[in-house]
Amino acid sequence: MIDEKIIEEAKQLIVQQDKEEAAKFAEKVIAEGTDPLELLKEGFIPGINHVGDLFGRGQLFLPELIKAADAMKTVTDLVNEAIADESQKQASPATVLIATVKGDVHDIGKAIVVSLMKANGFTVHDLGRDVETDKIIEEAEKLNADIIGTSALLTTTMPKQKEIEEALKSSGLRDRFKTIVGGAPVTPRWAARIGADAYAEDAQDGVLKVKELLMQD
Ligand code: B1M
Repeated sequence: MIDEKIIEEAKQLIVQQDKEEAAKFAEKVIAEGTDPLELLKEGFIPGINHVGDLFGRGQLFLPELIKAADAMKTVTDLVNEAIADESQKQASPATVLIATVKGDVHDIGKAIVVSLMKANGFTVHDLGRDVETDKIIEEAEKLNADIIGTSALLTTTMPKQKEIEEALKSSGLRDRFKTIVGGAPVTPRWAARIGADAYAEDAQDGVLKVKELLMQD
C-alpha cells in the first residue's frame, strides 16, 4: 500500500501540469521503494483522469490538457523504465503487435501496456499511434504475430477496432490472429459486439488476457 500523501502529491502534480516536479517526484519515490506501477495506478492515472474530466466539463482547455499530457508522458516513461529494470524476463515465443488505431493519437496508456507485456517476456511490436487498419494487418502478417492488440481512446475511433475485425474476416485471416482491445471508452460489451477475442481494462489485465488467449491454442 502506498502512503496517501504520495498518492495525493502524484495526482496534484499532473493536475498542476508540472512536468519537472512530477518527474523529480516520481524518480524520488521510486528510488525510495514505492512500487512504480502502484504509483502510476493510484496517483498519476487518477491525476490525468481528473484533468480529462475538467477538460470534458470545459473547466480546463486544450493547452492545459497538452501540458498535463506531457507531464503524464514523462512520468509514464520513468515508470516504464523502472518496470523494465525490475522485469524477470523469461523467453516467450509469443508475439504481440500493438497499435493505437487510425485517427487517434492517445498513446500514454498503450505505452504502459507495451512495457508491462515486455516485462512479462512477450515480444512486442509497437506500431505507434494513428495507425491504418491495413498497416496493422500487413505488419501482423509480416511478423507472424500471435496477437493483435489495439487501443482506442475516442468514441469516434472505436469503430476502427471493428474495422480491423471485419478486415481480418474479409481477408480470410481472422483465425490466424487473436485480437485484444482496450482504451478508456472500450468495454467488454464492445469487444464482444465486434467479435474481438478479449477486452483488457488496464495493462495488468492486458497481460493476463494475453496469457489466457495463448492458452487457448
Ligand atoms: Co484526449 N480525449 N483528446 N488528449 N484525452 C480524452 C480521451 C477525453 C475522454 C477527454 C474528455 O473530454 N473528458 C476526450 C474523448 C471524448 C470522447 O471520445 N467521447 C478527448 C478528446 C476530446 C481529445 C481531442 C479531440 C481534444 C481536441 O483536440 N479538442 C484530441 C483528439 C486527438 C486525436 O486523438 N485525434 C485529444 C488530444 C489529447 C492530447 C494529445 C492532448 C492527450 C494525449 C497525449 C498522448 O496520449 N500522447 C490527451 C489526453 C492525455 C487525454 C486524457 C485526459 C487522458 C488519456 C490518458 O493518457 N489516460 C483523456 C481523458 C481520459 O481518458 N480520462 C482524453 C491515462 C492512461 C494511462 O489511460 O489511455 O485509458 P488509458 O489506458 C489505460 C487503459 O485504458 C488500458 O490500459 C491503460 C493503462 O491502464 N488500455 C489498454 C489502453 N489501451 C489498451 C490496449 C490494450 C489493453 C489495455 O490491449 C491492446
